[in-house]
Amino acid sequence: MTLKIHAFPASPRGFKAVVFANHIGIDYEFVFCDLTKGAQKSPGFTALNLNQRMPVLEEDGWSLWESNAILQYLASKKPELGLFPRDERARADVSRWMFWESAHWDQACAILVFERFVKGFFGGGGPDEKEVEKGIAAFHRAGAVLNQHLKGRKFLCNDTLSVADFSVGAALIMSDAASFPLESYGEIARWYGQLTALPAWQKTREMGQFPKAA
Ligand SMILES: N[C@@H](CCC(=O)N[C@@H](CS)C(=O)NCC(=O)O)C(=O)O
Repeated sequence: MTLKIHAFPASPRGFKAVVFANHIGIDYEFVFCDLTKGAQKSPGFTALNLNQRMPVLEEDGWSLWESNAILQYLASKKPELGLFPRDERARADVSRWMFWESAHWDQACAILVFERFVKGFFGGGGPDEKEVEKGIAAFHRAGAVLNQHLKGRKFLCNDTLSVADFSVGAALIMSDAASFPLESYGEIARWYGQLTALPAWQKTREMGQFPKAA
């Protein structure tokens, strides 16, 4: 049985899958999906994910896309780690934050990442200030919730690290490149510091350097 993870780990959604696989210590083959070369549009990749987006997990002729679904699937392979708890309410809490990540946090962060980093990187011109304004407002709307929630909690779902922390934390790898307005969010900084201290986080950051623009 071979498990493959197709990802571009410099991007938060790709990073998320790879850092989690590295953290749980699962055996997998890393397949670099080079977004800078359009690898996601190749016929082989399209057969795995019609959306032509990474990350994708491939196992025995089966493919799974959507980063949060990948994280939950990986977590379910190592139930003894307790990262995706079995207790129904604890599990629902973890899922809740992963849905929130997909619907609100990822969306807010993505606007700033696109305007302040991706456009320039791919030669798509400078940031559109109206979009940046929209991104900053969306970031604060979600960021204030996250910061408030983290008060008095070590991790997102209380005192135990869970798959939700990886899901929500991944976007922050772009905080410098996209100048996320994090100044007033001390709880987010404290919580994120615990993630960046994980050996898997550091290892995956090394795998996920953005190639230099040509
Ligand atoms: N909701 C999806 C989003 C995946 C996604 O948008 N991936 C982007 C990476 S930033 C991608 O592969 N984009 C390639 C493209 O749009 O051509 C997930 O979390 O997996």
